[in-house]
Amino acid sequence: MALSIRCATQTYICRRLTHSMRTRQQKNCVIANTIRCLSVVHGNINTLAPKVKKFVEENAALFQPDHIHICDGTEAEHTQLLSYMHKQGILKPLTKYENCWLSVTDPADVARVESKTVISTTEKRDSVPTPKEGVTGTLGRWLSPDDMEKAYQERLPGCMKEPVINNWPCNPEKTIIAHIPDRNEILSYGSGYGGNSLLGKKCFALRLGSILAKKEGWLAEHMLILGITNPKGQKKYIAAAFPSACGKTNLAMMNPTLPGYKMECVGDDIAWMRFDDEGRLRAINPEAGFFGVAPGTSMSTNPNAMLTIRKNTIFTNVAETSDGGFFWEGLEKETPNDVTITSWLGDKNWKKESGKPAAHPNSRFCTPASQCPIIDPDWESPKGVPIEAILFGGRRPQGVPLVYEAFNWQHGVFIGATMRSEATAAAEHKGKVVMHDPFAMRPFFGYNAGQYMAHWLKIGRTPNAKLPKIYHVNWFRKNTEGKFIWPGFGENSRVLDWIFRRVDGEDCARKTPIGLVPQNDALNLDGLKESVDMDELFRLPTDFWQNEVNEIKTYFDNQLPNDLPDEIASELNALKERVAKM
Ligand code: OXD
Ligand code: MN
Repeated sequence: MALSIRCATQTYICRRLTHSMRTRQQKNCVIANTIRCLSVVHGNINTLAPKVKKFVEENAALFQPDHIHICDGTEAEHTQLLSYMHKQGILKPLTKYENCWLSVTDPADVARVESKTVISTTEKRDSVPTPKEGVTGTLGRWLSPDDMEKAYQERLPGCMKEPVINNWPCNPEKTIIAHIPDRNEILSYGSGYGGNSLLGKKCFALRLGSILAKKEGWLAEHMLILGITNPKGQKKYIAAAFPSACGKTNLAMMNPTLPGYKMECVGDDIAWMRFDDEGRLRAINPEAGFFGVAPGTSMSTNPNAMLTIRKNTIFTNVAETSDGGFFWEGLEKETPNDVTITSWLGDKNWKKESGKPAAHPNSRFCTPASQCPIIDPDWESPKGVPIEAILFGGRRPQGVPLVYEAFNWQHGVFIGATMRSEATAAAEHKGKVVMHDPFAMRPFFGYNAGQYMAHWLKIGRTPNAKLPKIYHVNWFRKNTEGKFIWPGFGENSRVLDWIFRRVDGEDCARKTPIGLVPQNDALNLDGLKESVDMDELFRLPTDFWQNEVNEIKTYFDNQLPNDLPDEIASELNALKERVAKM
């Protein structure tokens, strides 16, 4: 195996410098010997910054790779790496498109493994809230420094010497995705899939990022960023948090059905936000590309994503067509009839009737954001784009209306803290249970979720801040027959139009016990093709909301009995009182 070092600005890897009880002298000697034997096949180790050089030397001594490759980030290197992986059988070209590749992983390595994702700090409470006695905490996992050291010792010495025995190197039994905030360090071992191994994404930009954000007074969030221009040519940006696989990428690249509107995408997954000197909350997308869920993506659901991925894209665990194309559930109408389909599991004559999906439900495309036809002109602006509304949302089949607005920032933080959604395929959860997912960050908190809520409340007290308005949206409410009530996708522009007008100060909302909803007729439904039962979409069933209040109370009592900020507890009481009067 080779040790590759990537020194790009958004990739952040470093490891603790001591790994054993050896004396410094012995250790230096081991390193010196190792370095003499190492073959650096690309780049010059002496040109690295001293800290990086030391990192490489120490870890090369520990991991014992065959070669060291120091990445330079050039196109030539990129091509060379692709061709190397092609020769190794890790990638194969999808010849129907330009520079597109397919990789099929070991079936045991297909999603983020939350059960093996840990934060290691001296004090447990810095990482995770203390649950009620007898209750298992679900807001992150902590590993003691001693256990962390053991985990290192069990896995790292000589780990790059092991032969790769299949086309997908992984070690599911020993997988660990560890974060050591005190050392700004990530250890990802045993998985090559998505968020487990694209370390700049969930590990750095969210988990370590949220810790840096708390220290420095900003926000690192699991949010898309979208620019909205209305028919008058006025532009506003919003950020929106949804749990994984709830349609963030679709919303981020939406084609609005409402005439005269234009949407532009800044990012589809992560937002880093801070106030500028004028008190405006400015957001940047710290990622270079999109790592989107493939199934369900099609020219009818997300044409802009489909146009983005036709070149320079790596697909994982999708199915392949006999004409060299990709296939997944949702592309049936767009796939020629005369092709055969090879499923992600290698069934060469896959048929729908097999009852098994052709593509893994968490199969993905990894594609450059710059190729998106509606990429925002300011998507790489270092000062970021000004955010005027923040949306929280999830998959709520029952009881939760299409949209409601928070009464104020504190109520908005409560709405974020009480987000719930049906589980998805992005992680290892099974079934369609409705899970609590505060701020859509449950798998990504870098520190105690109670302190995270307190940080959001503190952000709301920033002097001279022009605080964005906060909303909750739900595209997924179902009727008694189990059908979605709202058509979603491009029609969601109607909800964004209402939000836009609210942010502009229009008096088009009415008060309900849970928040402000559109006044009758305030949602622009002109030209909506199908008839929508608006009463059902906005109905607030008393028994549902009483139950919701009880569920939230039980959740907080179980998970955050000592860590919940008082303000959030008092928001829950206030909701309870309002619901009691419904
Ligand atoms: C993702 C996720 O991959 O949230 O973005 O799981
Ligand atoms: Mn995500």
